[in-house]
Amino acid sequence: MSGELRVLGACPLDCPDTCSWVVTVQDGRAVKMRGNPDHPFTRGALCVKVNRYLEHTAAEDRVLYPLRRTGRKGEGRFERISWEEALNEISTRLTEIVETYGGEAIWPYQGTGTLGYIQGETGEAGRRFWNVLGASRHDMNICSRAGSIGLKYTQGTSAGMDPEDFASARLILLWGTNTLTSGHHLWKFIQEGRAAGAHVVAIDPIRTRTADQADEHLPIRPGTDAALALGLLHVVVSEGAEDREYIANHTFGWDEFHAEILKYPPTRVAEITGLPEESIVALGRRLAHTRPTAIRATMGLQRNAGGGTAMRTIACIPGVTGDWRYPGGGLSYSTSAHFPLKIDSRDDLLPHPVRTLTMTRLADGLEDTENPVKCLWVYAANPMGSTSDQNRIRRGLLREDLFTVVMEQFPTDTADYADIVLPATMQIEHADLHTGYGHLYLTWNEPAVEPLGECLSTTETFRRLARHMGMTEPSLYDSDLELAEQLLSSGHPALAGITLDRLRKEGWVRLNHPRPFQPFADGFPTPSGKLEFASQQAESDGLDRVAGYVPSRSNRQDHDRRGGRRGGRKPYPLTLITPASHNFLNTIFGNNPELRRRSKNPRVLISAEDAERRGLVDGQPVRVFNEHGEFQAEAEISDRVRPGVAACEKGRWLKFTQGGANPNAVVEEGDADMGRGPLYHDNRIEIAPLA
Ligand SMILES: Nc1nc2c(c(=O)[nH]1)N[C@H]1C(S)=C(S)[C@@H](COP(=O)(O)OP(=O)(O)OC[C@H]3O[C@@H](n4cnc5c(=O)[nH]c(N)nc54)[C@H](O)[C@@H]3O)O[C@H]1N2
Ligand SMILES: Nc1nc2c(c(=O)[nH]1)N[C@H]1C(S)=C(S)[C@@H](COP(=O)(O)OP(=O)(O)OC[C@H]3O[C@@H](n4cnc5c(=O)[nH]c(N)nc54)[C@H](O)[C@@H]3O)O[C@H]1N2
Ligand code: SF4
Ligand SMILES: [Mo]
Repeated sequence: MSGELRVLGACPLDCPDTCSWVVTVQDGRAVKMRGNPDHPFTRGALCVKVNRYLEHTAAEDRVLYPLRRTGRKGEGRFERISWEEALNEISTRLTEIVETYGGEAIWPYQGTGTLGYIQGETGEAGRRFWNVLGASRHDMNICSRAGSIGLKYTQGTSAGMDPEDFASARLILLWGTNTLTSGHHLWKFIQEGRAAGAHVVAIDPIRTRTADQADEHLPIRPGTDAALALGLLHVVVSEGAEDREYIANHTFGWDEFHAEILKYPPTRVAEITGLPEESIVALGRRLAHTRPTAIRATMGLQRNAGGGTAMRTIACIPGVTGDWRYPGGGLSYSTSAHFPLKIDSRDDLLPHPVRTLTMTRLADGLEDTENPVKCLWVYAANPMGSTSDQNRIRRGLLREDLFTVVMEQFPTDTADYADIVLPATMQIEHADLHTGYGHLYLTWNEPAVEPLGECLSTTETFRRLARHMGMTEPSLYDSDLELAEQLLSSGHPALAGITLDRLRKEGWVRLNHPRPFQPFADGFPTPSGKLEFASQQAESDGLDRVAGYVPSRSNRQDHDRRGGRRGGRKPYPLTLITPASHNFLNTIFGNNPELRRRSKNPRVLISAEDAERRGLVDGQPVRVFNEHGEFQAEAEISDRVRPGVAACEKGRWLKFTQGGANPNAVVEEGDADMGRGPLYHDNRIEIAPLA
């Protein structure tokens, strides 16, 4: 066919798999997108969401031109303006704000819409520009921070196993992770292990589609995972199956941790976790006698007030069993930290030291009157839909004195509050470099087509704005390809031989790690060089010295409740979990007609026992509420959730949802035990019929 081109790209979404894709371009138009069959991890498949990416790119509601607000904040009424007008207005307002309040009055609120290192997430896009202005720093802790910190205490890094090595495991624990929904390509490797005899256990308060497919499901009470880890180790130790040689030579703090384990006999753990004692003992025995055991524990596990500690303690398991010795043994959370890219955000450009604002504390930040935020600059984020304490965020965004700029592809609930909306390119329209958090491949995304309308990439938007504001710092004008070269220039052996040319030609390249990959064969990057059951660092950070169990907020409230009312107020009775939805990616695709149709109305899962107590019938419209707010859903009476637990998926757009709210209306803006991580799965609520 004449004029047909095949362009290699990468899925930019916040998903562990970072699929490699092939876009077919005819006469300058993208006509087909398929998973790249040559990619060893993703092997040609995308997912139900991204199968619609081309359709999404061409969607009618795409933002194609700069917009200026004409209606009231939140109404979503805008007029089209030129880029020149937009840049004029923005530079005037930014200059005024910096002169009157200082650069720190600007909050560059960057989200996870793309994980690209050039256009998004951890990349340079914007950071150098904000440094020149002296804007506040933005701590992007919304997703995985608590768990990463917990892992660092034990292993020295959040990186662990190569997920491909799950094929060699003989016991696989899927712990607080919904593989078939939130990163399904790992499943093939799990199935390979299974074909060779591996037993697969899902540990999840919800019987998810992943739990359905596992050999065994432990419906644990939310936020009690560290207690389960200690209970399983209690059984391992009782069986005399701890790996004494490994413990002696490769771990630190065993005596103290051993004493902690002994406090958690299965009977006590059954009480804490709500699991039958027999199940705990049976799994403990399996763990004691099955090598290698691979643990996949992801972000779902750490979205509660004990979540960092849970990861820290679960990571102790392979230290006791010695699993890190064996290919296919150990733990996998995120592979991000295996990618040694060189990030140079040029902090030397800052005119003065600046404060850091915390992504999980947007509502607080917008309420601060002492050091007020005067400009909120939102890019690749949709906080109205994705962030805790929706009602307070809305109040913040309604502030008349707040200048809000939103760089977006779509008219999101957040964009409705913008003073200026800037049209953003989508992945087939810009270049980017990607790592992955569920595998070890670097992937290059070559632009396949010209941007629609007047959309600009993030980097190009900041280059134009810098020029418009007369900034002279040369590094603000580095091209996307120059930025990519810089990222690849760390000189780390894992990148040896991986050049931009090669990436552009081949699409993806595996890091130079052996296969199988035993990341801690030469020791752990902790202060002692060993796996640390006890951590000096944790102690000096004000945490327990020894890994243990910290109950989630919901569990603490349960304990408080048993002991009487808390501050005279009865806590709300049910714990709400708000996990990943199958058809949306956070709030991305929340406006896609077909995916919305498939997702039907929002549903809140509730056990028959809890439904009966409230007189609820299946399918009944209900309100889910607590002191922070409420959202509406249909009750789904289901044995997928245990009594005491309710669940409703994240990701709905408020404007398409009955009642104009999603589960984040009842999520408190509180902190996990580490890194101020969010509490998405740790909120008490009540459910009642909708009047
Ligand atoms: N389809 C789809 N895929 C996605 C996303 C999406 O929105 N949709 N989001 C992406 C993003 S941003 C991320 S961070 C990842 C997240 O992916 P996951 O880590 O899988 O995160 P969640 O879906 O939040 O939670 C996973 C499971 O943990 C369970 N869980 C909740 N609390 C607890 C607990 O206390 N203990 C235990 N044992 N389990 C618990 C939940 O019931 C849920 O089934 O997925 C990514 N992939
Ligand atoms: N209740 C509940 N809430 C949650 C979670 C939960 O488990 N429960 N999970 C949390 C997690 S894990 C995460 S990571 C956060 C995510 O929260 P956010 O970071 O706010 O991500 P999204 O809601 O996906 O919004 C991303 C936006 O970026 C836009 N976008 C995509 N690509 C680009 C680009 O290249 N340029 C620009 N300018 N824009 C782009 C998309 O159109 C989309 O509107 O949500 C959190 N929210
Ligand atoms: S969302 Fe995940 S599974 Fe789907 S295409 Fe992107 S990387 Fe692949
Ligand atoms: Mo995330």
